[in-house]
Amino acid sequence: MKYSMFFGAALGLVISTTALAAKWDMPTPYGDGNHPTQVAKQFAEEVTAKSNNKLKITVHSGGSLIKHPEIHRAVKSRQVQLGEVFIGRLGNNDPIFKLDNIPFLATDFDSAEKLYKLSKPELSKQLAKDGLILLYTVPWPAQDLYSNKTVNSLADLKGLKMRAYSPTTSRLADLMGTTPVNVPFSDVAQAFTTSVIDAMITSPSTGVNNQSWDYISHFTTVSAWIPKNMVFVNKRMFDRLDSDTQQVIMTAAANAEKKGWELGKKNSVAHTNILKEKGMTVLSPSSTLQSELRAIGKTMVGEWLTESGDVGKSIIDQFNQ
Ligand code: PCA
Repeated sequence: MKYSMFFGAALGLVISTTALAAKWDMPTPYGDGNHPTQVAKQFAEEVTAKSNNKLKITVHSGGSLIKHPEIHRAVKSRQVQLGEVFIGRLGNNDPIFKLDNIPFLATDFDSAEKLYKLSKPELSKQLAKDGLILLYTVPWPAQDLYSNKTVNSLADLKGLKMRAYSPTTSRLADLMGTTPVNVPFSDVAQAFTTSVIDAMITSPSTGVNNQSWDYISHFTTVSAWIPKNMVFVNKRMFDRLDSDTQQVIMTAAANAEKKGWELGKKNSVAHTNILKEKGMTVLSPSSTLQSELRAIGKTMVGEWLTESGDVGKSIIDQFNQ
């Protein structure tokens, strides 16, 4: 009798906690080897553990639940509660998302952090228009040039097919005298081996994750910009949580952002070294290439200022102070 009462009570407890536990799905675009996904997993684990299992977040990496181009819409329409996106991909939605891919503006981590802080209010504002709350960002290492020959100046790239991963990088490819070709991260290796692209600008991490040494020979450390992924949550879903759980999410997000920025910096060095060890020719940019690229950067900042108006001007003015 006693036993069955105990058992009944225990069962009741299990049922009631299960009923309370919310289950959230978090799609991410990049696979498990990429640091943004590693950060997302730690974030999800922290929320699950610290909310006493009231909220369980499951990360679905590498576009396995929702493909990258659909993640923003899926969170907006509450198909999923939260998700991660490469900021620059949303460039056609609002200029603030383009800022994340403007070359030769913020090329080291200190300036990238400064630019992020200055642009965060506008970034949050634009996300809020879609009912989204920014949780955290994760930077990639600076973007460098992958090619199959030594590039001393832009003339060496003329007419080549250059991978683009955002509206801003398409424009950059144009200004570099190359032809932009949209290729998602997961198709990079195949795009090189089938000559769909001849060159790309991305981080050493993406080269490492795609084993670029198998099909690209040269890596020039142009340090063009430091783009970020961002994680956002649907506000209506967030508002339904009790305030303790909301606080757990915000704390885990702050921890994730800290971890993400540390990893971005660490991988810049570590992954460039791996490319060298694997036999790629790692070169510093010639002064000609540097000045040609800086001139393109100036043009692109100018175009961005025209497009972004007073909001953009205020960000850039403060950034240059
Ligand atoms: N890697 C991602 C985005 C920026 C980066 O370094 C990519 O190439 O898709």
